[in-house]
Amino acid sequence: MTAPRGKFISLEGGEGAGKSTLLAGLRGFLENRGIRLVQTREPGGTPVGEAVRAIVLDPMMHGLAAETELLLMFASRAQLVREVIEPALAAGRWVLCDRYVDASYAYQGGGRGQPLARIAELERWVCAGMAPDLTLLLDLPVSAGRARAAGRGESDRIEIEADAFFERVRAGYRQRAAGEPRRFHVIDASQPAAVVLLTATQALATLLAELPR
Ligand code: Z5A
Repeated sequence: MTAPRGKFISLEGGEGAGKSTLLAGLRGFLENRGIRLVQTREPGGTPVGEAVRAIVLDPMMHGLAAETELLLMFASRAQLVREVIEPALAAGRWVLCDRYVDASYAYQGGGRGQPLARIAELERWVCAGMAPDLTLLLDLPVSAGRARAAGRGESDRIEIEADAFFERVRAGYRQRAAGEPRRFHVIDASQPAAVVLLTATQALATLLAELPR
């Protein structure tokens, strides 16, 4: 008997919104329920993707064109979908992904002003229908996220952008959430981490109800 297909959950949000913190909590919550899962991230998650990540986050790469940045995000994604996400879901594993395609709409679309129609074209080609079952968007004022992230040492190539860039990113995420209210669950990330985790686990109820008993 083949295992039922796994569920695909992505986490999104601006800098310092608490994705890594929430991922650790969610992972424990799901594993305690006997769910086998794969945790991964974008850009990255495969040897090719991690090499792409090193390029796009390297502060020395200041000449990177917005178009190049967009294509590199999708190059990493193409590899992740084929090497990790699709095989895991087919084997019945759940996938928890720290950012996915919505980040390209928010950062390269909202932040860098790349045409959304072009991003949608790339999504159709690269993701080929591989969409999350649930996307948890951690929404936080830009200043609060940046304050949390401060003190982690040197900023990467994207973190050095001005507040206005991150305001556009936040607006881009909210626009995505408004456009797909069934897939997105927006969480007020200014709440304590324990409340954020509880809210996220409640958002999983529908997916958990589909598990065989
Ligand atoms: N990017 C892109 O441009 N296009 C794309 O298509 C994709 C990505 C896929 C990847 O960075 C970069 O790539 C990202 C977007 C771009 N650039 N930026 N900026 P990333 O995702 O690896 O890293 P990040 O966005 O910079 O995440 P982060 O700063 O590491 O934040 P986080 O994981 O969301 O937060 P955290 O590490 O869990 O928490 C930050 C701090 O806050 C930490 O000290 C926590 O203890 C604390 N924290 C967490 N939750 C709370 C609560 N609830 N209350 C108080 N304090 C908290």
